[in-house]
Amino acid sequence: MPSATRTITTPIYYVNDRPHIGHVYTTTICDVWARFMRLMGDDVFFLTGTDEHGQKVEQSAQAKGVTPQALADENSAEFRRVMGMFDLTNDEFIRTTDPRHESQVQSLVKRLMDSGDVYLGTFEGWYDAGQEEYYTETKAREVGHVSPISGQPLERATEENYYFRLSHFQDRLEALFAEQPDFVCPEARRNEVLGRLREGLQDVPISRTNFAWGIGVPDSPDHVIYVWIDALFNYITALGMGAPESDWFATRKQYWPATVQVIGKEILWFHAVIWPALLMALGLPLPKCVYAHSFWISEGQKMSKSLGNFIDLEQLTQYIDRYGRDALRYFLATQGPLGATDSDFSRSQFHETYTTDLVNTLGNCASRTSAMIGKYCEGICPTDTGACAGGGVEWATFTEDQVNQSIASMERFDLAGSIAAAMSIVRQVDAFINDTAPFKLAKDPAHTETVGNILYRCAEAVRIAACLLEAVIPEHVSQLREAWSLGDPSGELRTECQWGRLPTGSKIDKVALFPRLEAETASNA
Ligand code: ME8
Repeated sequence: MPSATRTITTPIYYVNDRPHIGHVYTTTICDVWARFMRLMGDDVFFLTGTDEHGQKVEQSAQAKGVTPQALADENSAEFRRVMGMFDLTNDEFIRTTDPRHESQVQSLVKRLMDSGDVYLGTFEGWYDAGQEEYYTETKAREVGHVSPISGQPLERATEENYYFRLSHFQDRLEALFAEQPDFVCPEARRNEVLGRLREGLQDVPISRTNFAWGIGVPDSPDHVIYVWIDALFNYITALGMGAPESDWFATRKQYWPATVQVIGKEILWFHAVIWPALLMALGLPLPKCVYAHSFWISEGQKMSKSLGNFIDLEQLTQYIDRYGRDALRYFLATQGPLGATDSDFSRSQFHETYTTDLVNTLGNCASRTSAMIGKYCEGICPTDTGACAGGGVEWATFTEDQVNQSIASMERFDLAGSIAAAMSIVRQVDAFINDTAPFKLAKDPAHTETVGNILYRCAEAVRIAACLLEAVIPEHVSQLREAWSLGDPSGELRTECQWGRLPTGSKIDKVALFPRLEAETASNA
């Protein structure tokens, strides 16, 4: 029986862009978490997809001479292909042009109109055409009336629009932030939101009349629903929450509220303020946590379209071809910008992480251990008689502590912390081999029992570490499972990680997990 349901979401990605490192990053870290929770035995729903409406898509389509739907179809398919390429295990890939989404958005907006949380009014303000976003007076002044994203001047715009009565939710949002300090993570991001929240909330326009590519406002044919409102609703339409009679609702309603909604820091306001207010207005539960990670920069520079230095799919494919998919996952999960600071994606750091952690630590330890079991125990897992083997490590307690830490960190969405706990087990094995020197003891038959004890402990510790790392480097752990006769994951990670479950007498084949590679230079890159 699954012990818990857990839901994780990524932002849904704009189809007017090509997939790049940012999209792969967010989806990969969510995939690591989703796989980990499945290994724990939980019932996980992992949602991603594409955001397909709005003026930008309409304009790109016009420029290309195709319909917006054709452009959306093509680019959404590309995002979906990427999920396959990186073996991302999302349970649903939602598209905002899916009629099942569109009709639910209309009925959710209708509910808001009926309750008075959405009303018709006139608006005049500063508009960032590139971002399709209005700025408050203060923010517009702050940025010198120029879009910080595109560098284009903000436009003064007047519109008759439908508004969402965001101002009504000021107190409730403040209470939310006070009562649920982990609602927005990391803390630096929470403080940013709080600062802006204290400036006071204004109602926000949620419809547009200057283009057509969007979902119509119910009973108001001239208005389309603002792309951000349409997009935010994906998180609940994918669960059928705007259509209680639907199949989606029947089979998925248990997945709301989301456990963690992962986004990049640039879209925090929408997720930390507008989104919970919309849910409050609909009387729906709020997500447990909105996690806003920072950005990858590239070789020390911000990635941008104008600089043309986005790490794109082509480059990511090169990394995969050279180092393998698991190595990319490991790099993203351990070196990525999960906290409040940006991370640099550099070839040299990628290579160094691969070599230090995967080749020299995990790979080396697994191969050393299995090679010695091959040499001194005929490739059969030895017995740990419990007698002292030296080295001074209380393996059962030590690994239990690391397992607890690894699981607790993953629950906090601290991927690097979870992985570090697993890797500390591997490092301990390395030190243990060096301290106890089984390769020396093996020369004297009097030490056969001790050698067996040492090697059992090494293999057992590597097995436990591998179980904890399976969500990050699934292909290699599967290889290890095969070579060491470990069977498939049991779906009870905590039990599987208990000390002593490696059966004596099973076959342990030598493994070579991560090949040593030359550092890339400009000439061989
Ligand atoms: O904003 N580093 O979609 P989008 C890390 N459709 N992650 C990055 C990144 C970087 N340099 N650049 C992008 C949208 N990302 C809306 C979202 S949700 C209801 C609607 C990731 O295609 C990060 O997750 O611009 C960021 O939030 C997302 O891509 C933006 O994707």
